[in-house]
Amino acid sequence: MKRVFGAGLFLFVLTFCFGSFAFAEESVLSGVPIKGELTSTQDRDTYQFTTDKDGGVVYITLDETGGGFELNLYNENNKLISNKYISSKGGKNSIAEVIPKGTYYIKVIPYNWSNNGISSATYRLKATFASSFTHDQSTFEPNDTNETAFPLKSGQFYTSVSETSLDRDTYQIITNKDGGVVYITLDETDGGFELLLYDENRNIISNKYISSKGGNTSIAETVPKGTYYIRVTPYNWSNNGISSAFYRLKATYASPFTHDKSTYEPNDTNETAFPIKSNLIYKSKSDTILDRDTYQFTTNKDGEAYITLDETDGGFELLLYDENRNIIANKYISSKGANTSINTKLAKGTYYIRVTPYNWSNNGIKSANYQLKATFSDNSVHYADLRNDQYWSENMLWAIEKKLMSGYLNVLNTKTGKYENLLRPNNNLTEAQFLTVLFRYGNSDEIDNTTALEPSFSYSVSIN
Ligand SMILES: [Ca+2]
Ligand SMILES: [Ca+2]
Ligand SMILES: [Ca+2]
Ligand SMILES: [Ca+2]
Repeated sequence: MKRVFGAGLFLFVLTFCFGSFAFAEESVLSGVPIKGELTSTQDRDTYQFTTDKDGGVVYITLDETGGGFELNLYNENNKLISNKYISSKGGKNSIAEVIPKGTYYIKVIPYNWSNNGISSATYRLKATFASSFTHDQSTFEPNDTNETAFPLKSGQFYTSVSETSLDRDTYQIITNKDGGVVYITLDETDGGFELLLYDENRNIISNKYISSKGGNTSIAETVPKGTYYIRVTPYNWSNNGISSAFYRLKATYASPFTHDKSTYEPNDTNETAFPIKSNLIYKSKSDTILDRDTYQFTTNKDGEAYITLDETDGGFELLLYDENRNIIANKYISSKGANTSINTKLAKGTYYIRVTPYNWSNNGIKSANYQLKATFSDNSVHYADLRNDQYWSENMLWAIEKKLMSGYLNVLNTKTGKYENLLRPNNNLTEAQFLTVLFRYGNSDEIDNTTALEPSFSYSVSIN
């Protein structure tokens, strides 16, 4: 009897202090939606969650409502932190609060039912907060808050969806260079979106809007090294009757990455620029209207540089920048098939060439190829027959750079009638040449310290 009385008193005290919190609350998992129902105007649903990070955000959404609701957020001392109202069926609302770590309660209460003759109504609730969770690899959810942000790799496309007009998709990037550029693109949109870039302290660095389906936008910002958050949120959906929409996101920023050998991507920023060699042809493509292709070259002395852009499938702008992002020259190609060039004197140093789409929307162009070549002073020997678009190009460039092969220097080129440096890539390699390359690669000291026994013998001559 005593024990029953004790338990009853305990329940009474709890009820007195916390109202309905004395009844068992259902725990919610971060980012996992729950469906619930209230069956009378006196009915209340209480949910509990615990966060593990001070100053993290809790983002709560209530939608798919069968009637009006009041949405309340309390801390563990029963202090009301936020409350929002949905006045009628089909309405939705959300709460976003920065909170200390601890245990919290969400209470869902009928609102405005008597006016609408409602006696029961269902709803869907989702709370995203700092706690352990696993990202879904196809939806990247949960990702409604910075604490649940999905990490993006530099220069990669991510296709995702805003599942509802209350969905917020947050992505994280970490840059490793002060004063590097973050270039973010949002395209392939099924509805309007806002694209936001935040610093670690939740300050907005930049935001852009896409007002309707098919639109695209980009953000380019120079930022100190650190952690940043990109957020994609629905924009202007109610005007267009949109309830969910796909998008594609890409962020290029200073961080470890590898260039794709055929596309030279990522290369949207100076920090990801593809290094080019003098006098070689680079065939590439602007994959979308937001694509920027950046190339880097370094001259070893003051001198002239000559840059050409041709074999174009659309309009382009060709820009030459110095190391401090100042434009040295820019030229335009307004339509397919045209070409342009930049011819300028450059002081010894590092420079950036950028190729960007120009005038595409007027011509309905979605992607376009081009061919780029820059001639400038560098340390490398120029070979008249060196190409970088052949099956042998990559290996040959590597062998030249490693000084394994030097080709035929200052020989008569029967095609041009001039004395030039030639690689003769289609010639057969002699045994002597092959051995020479092998020794240079594996045992270069030995060649330096070896004297030919019979200098007239061709093997000896080649190795020396
Ligand atoms: Ca989403
Ligand atoms: Ca989300
Ligand atoms: Ca490209
Ligand atoms: Ca690019």
